[in-house]
Amino acid sequence: MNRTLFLTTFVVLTLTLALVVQPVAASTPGIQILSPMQGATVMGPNVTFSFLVTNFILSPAEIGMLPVPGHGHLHVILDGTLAVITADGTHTLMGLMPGMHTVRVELHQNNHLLLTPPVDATVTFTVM
Ligand SMILES: [Cu+2]
Repeated sequence: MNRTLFLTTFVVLTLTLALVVQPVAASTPGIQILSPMQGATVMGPNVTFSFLVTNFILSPAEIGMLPVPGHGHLHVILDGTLAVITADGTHTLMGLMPGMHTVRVELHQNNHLLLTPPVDATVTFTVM
């Protein structure tokens, strides 16, 4: 293969990949825990969590209803146990004991099923 043909093929493949991959990435739901930060030590017993949800609509009115693509709510899991179901970007967990805790937050469909594939975030922090 001569050099020009090789380069042309490379450029065409790269552009094709960019066009195919980008729309998927742009519409994929995501969640981050903004606070507390991983490894943080926070004052208890009440701890406020802040979530950043992207490409997904948190819909309190639709909790328990039929699934709508791109709509749903959060399940907040404290130390392995479901603590709260919410459609807010912040939530305060009350009465946390001193020590290390883990919170996982998951995106759920209106009917409480996980997204496919699952979308979640986890933070480990210490309450003093
Ligand atoms: Cu649910």
